Amino acid sequence: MLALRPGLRELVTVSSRLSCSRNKHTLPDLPYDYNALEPVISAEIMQLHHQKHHQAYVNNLNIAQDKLAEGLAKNCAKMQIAVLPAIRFNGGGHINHSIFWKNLTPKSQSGEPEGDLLKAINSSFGSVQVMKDSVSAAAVAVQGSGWAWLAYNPKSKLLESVPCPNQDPLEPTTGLVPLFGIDVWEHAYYLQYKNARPDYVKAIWQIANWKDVAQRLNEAKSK
Ligand code: MN3
Repeated sequence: MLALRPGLRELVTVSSRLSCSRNKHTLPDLPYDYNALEPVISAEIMQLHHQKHHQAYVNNLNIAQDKLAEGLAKNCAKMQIAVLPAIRFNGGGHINHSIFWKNLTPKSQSGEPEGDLLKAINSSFGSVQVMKDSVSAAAVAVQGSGWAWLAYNPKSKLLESVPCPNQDPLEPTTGLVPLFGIDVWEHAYYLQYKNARPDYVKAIWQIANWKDVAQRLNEAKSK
């Protein structure tokens, strides 16, 4: 029995690494070119935001999950606990940006909310403009870095505007389902808008992908 233990331990470690490497997170492609959201968001911002910032969350999430797998294989609570903040931060960054890219679309294709989405916005906020003002106010008021979301509340069946700090992913931390997010980390706007976060927040509605938002609402309601 004793002689088998090191071998078994090696097997557990190797297999957990293998299953981890099979499931490495990768940077998703953007559904449009880097310059497609101009003039609202410049190609320079989009390229840095996607290739550098989002890529870093993906890389650091993979590293953190490898460490977690090692901690699990060794049944070491200290190792597991030590890596949880990195999983929350980088996992949240990966989840949030993967939604954000799809939430946006070239200005010519943005359109307006319609159908069930429009009904939900009207019954929750009164009008599309009040909803935009509410989410914008939440985005402008975020202290430091974070996000503001238009979200679906599965309990009340209503839409809400809600701020979220750092890279916290909305659904796992609050139970609210993210529909449309505004990234108010300075890396999302500073090269173009400098300190004028309200101008960036006001402009981003011109490139909202309402088809994507409507699809997310349908999925959230059918869960
Ligand atoms: Mn960002």
